[in-house]
Amino acid sequence: MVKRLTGIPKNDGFRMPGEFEPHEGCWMIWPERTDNWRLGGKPAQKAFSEVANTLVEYEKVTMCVSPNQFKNAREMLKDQVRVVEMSVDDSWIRDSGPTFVKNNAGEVRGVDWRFNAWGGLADGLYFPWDKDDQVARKVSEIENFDYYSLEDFILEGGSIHTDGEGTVIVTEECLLHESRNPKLDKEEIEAQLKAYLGVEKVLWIPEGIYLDETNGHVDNIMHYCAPRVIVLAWTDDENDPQYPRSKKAYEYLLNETDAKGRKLVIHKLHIPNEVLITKEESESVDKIDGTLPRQEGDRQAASYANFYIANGAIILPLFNDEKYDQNAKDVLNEVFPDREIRGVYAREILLGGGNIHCITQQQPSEK
Ligand code: KQY
Repeated sequence: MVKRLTGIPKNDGFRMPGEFEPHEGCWMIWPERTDNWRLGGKPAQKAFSEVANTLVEYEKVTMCVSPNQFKNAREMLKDQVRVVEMSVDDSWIRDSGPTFVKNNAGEVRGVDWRFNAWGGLADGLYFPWDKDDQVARKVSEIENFDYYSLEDFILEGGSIHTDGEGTVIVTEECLLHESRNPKLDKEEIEAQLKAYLGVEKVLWIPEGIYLDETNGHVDNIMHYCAPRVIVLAWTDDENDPQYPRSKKAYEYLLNETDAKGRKLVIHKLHIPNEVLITKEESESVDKIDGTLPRQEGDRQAASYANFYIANGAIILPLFNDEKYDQNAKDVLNEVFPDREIRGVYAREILLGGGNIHCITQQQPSEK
């Protein structure tokens, strides 16, 4: 029987592993809401299929799909991808799914944070979000994992990056945003992170990527690649609004140490040239009250740091950028010499407000 636990993961000897540690597999959710995904979700479904079909060459993939789309998804996905039916509000399992924690014996449990669609009634991106708030429990039930359930602490998986060795990195922009946990101060938020992720030290980057609709999720501006090793979204253009954000993050991280007292090694990962929504793209999204509108000319929060680390591969978002796609591949080839760099053209995912890391959730191996 799956148990809803009332204890604290850290006290029970559980910690969140680094994404670069071995996985049992990966979870995804099929996109279909027409007020977020253009043309009834068809281009996004193709992009999500490419991510899943690439990823399944390296590890198990489970795609959660609504009953309406089950047959279509089953048709578009390779046979090796497991397809399970699940009702959801949208397809960002990094944020709505469980954070998995593990103990030294290899036992895995879920952490079920509260989810409010990136800001609830104050600043949320759609309404309602009650089905998304149940995703973590549903995944834990399917996997037969006991799970810790927080009554009133809002957190998204895309707003945390851990090294699996006692450090978590977050942004102040997101975790201190008034739409998340306004009754808690910084110290109290740190205490929750330490307790539920099994970490000792929280590093606070000031801001994330310019115009990121998640209020600056850390997973769009940086990625932990190994203990001590980070890639950071960067721009050399001092006139770009991203420049001061990345510079502050770089200087902060350069002067910090992790939980074990080690200096960090930071690789700069240049962002692509501006990605703007076209007229056609804007017009092909359903306009619904309560959902963030997609306007022609809006700049998208495009970043190569939003990749997924799979067993043996990196699944990297590409934007058909003549200069910076190749640069991102080169940097990641150097940082991950033992993993294949597999690029997927990700504009359609970006147009929905996130990228490959945001639509995937790794499940650690039980070894
Ligand atoms: O980037 C993410 N982690 C989620 C983005 C959500 C966008 C909803 N439109």
